[in-house]
Amino acid sequence: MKKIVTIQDISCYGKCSLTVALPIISAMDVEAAIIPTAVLSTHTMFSRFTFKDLSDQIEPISEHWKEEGLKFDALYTGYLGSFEQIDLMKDFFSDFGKDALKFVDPAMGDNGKLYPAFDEAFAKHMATLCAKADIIDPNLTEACFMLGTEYKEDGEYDEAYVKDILIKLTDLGAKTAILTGVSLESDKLGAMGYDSEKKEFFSYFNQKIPAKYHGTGDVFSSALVGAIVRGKPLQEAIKIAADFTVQSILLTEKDAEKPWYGVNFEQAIPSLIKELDE
Ligand code: PXL
Repeated sequence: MKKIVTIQDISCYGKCSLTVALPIISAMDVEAAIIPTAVLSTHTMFSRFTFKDLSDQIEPISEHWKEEGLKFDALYTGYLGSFEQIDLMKDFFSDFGKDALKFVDPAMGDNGKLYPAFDEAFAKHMATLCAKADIIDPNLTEACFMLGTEYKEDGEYDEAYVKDILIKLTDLGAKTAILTGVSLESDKLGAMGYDSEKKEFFSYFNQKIPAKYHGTGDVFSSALVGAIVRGKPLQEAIKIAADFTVQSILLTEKDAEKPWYGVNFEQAIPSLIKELDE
């Protein structure tokens, strides 16, 4: 059985990070190991959330795993809470990354804004972790903050702007960059990627749903890493992850009074498994 270790916070209420990654990866017939980096009462879109940092557990867990000789097919990092955690992930990549896919979702913001806990210096530091990854999948907001590039709203940019960002992202050091939430036509939304070794661009677009839902980045990344580990070629894996994300959003529309809460990805899992097994 394939095995992914995912390292991100656990928000006890609110659908994101580990409460999303665990069920999705497991449903894809892949074992999910975790290192929780922090415990929050809710995700940070709620006000007055509690936050208990678990950074001091990362090294002891990793030391124990080294003694046990544990190996993973992929290392997948998501939301990280501090500069220190970013540096700990670099050590973790050195210790466990030799034969594993190193996947970084620099979860830090959306819609042109960073999440409340972050600033530009944090984004620049996240870029130093992206440098060590095989694949990164920022959205446009995260990419612009990491690169110090001007953020543009949908409709204000063209393909050349996206390609330029993708090249700059791989110039940071990651082999492949996938930019999520790209919209080049008013009724289409999807992902564009760049493989810096093959010097190849690729893209996949699906229908654009005119509402922004929270937590979709975690849904997309979890399904993407799962599909890659299950042996799907990258472009097929992107299609599977994007279709699953769209399905999750469509199934949330009936329930859409709180777009900042999360999406009903649970109800889209059957369609994910179906597409994965096709
Ligand atoms: O989905 C990203 C995410 C992960 N973890 C926490 C968050 C968010 C987004 O707001 O607040 C704690």
